[in-house]
Amino acid sequence: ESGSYDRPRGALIVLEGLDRCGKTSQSSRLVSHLEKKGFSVESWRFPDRTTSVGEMISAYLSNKSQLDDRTIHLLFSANRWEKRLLMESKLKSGTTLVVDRYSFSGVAFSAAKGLDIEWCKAPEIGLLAPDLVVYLDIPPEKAAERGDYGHERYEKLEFQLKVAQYYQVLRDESWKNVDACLAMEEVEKQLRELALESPLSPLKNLGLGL
Ligand code: DGP
Ligand code: NA
Ligand code: NA
Repeated sequence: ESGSYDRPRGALIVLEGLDRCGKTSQSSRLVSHLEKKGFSVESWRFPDRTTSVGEMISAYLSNKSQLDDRTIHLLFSANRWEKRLLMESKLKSGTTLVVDRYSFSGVAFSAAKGLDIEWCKAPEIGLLAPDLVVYLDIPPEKAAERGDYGHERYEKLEFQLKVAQYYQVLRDESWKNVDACLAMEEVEKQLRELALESPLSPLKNLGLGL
């Protein structure tokens, strides 16, 4: 019996947050949990540093190359676009994707440099809209205390404070907040609940409201 959908599809679950908020380990914990529950699920992340565009991004982040702010913005976006078709086919074939960073990072990090936010949104329009966005909420000062930031370009308190402000501008009532200062197990539990509760409507594209 089919329900309200032609056929089942996977969910697009996006985790967002500042550097050092714990996204990466929480996303792999969530994926293992969903696997154990019998879901077809994959762990994805952006930037995907394995493609040739991704290699350019990686060189930029590690300060091995210099790029104009708008140029790198478009490369981050291109890195999501080059995965769009695969993303759509995975979702349609029933695989859930847990994605560590997406368009919201794209806009928040570039707007934090002073680029116009609407300009930053434009290249993201038409990428797939997530079914669930979870924001792992941590005060920038707390994130900075979590072991030293690496040596990557954006890992500086002053900059992360601005990124946090832009995430607040971008978020809407559909976003779910999880307090990333809670114990790891508690964050994990809340994420599981949100992921399992999240309703699936037909696939949509990101619009101007993002
Ligand atoms: P990560 O691999 O999640 O640690 O991300 C690397 C860094 O790049 C991190 O500081 C966040 C930043 N970042 C991620 N996506 C984007 C994007 O689309 N645009 C910009 N400007 N920065 C991004
Ligand atoms: Na990082
Ligand atoms: Na929004």
